[in-house]
Amino acid sequence: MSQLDQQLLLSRVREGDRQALAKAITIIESFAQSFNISETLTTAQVIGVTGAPGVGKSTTVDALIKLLRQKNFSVAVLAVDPSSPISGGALLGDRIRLSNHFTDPKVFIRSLATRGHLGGLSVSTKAILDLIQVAKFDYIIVETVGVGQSEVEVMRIVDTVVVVLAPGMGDGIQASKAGLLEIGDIYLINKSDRDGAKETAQDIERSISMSPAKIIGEVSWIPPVLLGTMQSGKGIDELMEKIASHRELLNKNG
Ligand SMILES: Nc1nc2c(ncn2[C@@H]2O[C@H](COP(=O)(O)OP(=O)(O)O)[C@@H](O)[C@H]2O)c(=O)[nH]1
Ligand SMILES: [Mg+2]
Repeated sequence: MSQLDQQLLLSRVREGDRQALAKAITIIESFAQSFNISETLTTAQVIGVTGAPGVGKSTTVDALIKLLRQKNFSVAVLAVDPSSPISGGALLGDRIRLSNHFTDPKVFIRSLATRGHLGGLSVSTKAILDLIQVAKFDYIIVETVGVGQSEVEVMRIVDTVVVVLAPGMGDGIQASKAGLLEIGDIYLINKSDRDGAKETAQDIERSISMSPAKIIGEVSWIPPVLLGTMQSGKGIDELMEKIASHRELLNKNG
């Protein structure tokens, strides 16, 4: 794509043309090409949502979208799944779940089927996040399946990482092995309508207390562990409050 075509496409993205945004993302995805963005980017908060398959990440994203839309914020969602040829069905399920928002012009949802190499995925995701910033969204949510190294890498480029866990779906040791306890800014024990949620929360709290504290600027942030039932939206306000507190700290000290 020529420089001129690039700049034309970018100006359409800037004006809020969603088709142009989708096209530009495809270009980054397919050709590992990034755009020359000269402007100062807006300050959308980028929220990462990660965790093992089935814990309720997409349900959490859906609840977050609902809450943010009630406050009239615009939201872009990137569902990153490097192994999507295999789990294509799962992504399709997500699409259906998120479809409540498909007709809302202030919600943009995109799955990335990037089969990038290690490191490559986070590079292209970063380029796509920059592009979404050009489109001036208030919030960007990145959902990844937190099982592989490249997904953990993707979480390093977001502002606030929410790690979702569910009772009976892996304990603190497993989460730690998957690298999830290194990256979480907030832990959400979802499916707290089921047995064992409190125990899972205690287990994670114990693991966090044994990990080095997160330092933001000169302040330490102890990742909160929340209980929630995202299916009914229970706990979503508290989750959003913690996301906001984390951002406030980043803004002051980042
Ligand atoms: N019991 C219960 N089930 C839930 C809750 N949240 C999500 N689920 C269900 O768990 C399954 C997986 O949810 P999904 O959001 O697709 O998980 P993901 O793979 O992590 O994105 C779905 O059948 C959801 O309906 C919850 O709070 N309680
Ligand atoms: Mg999902």
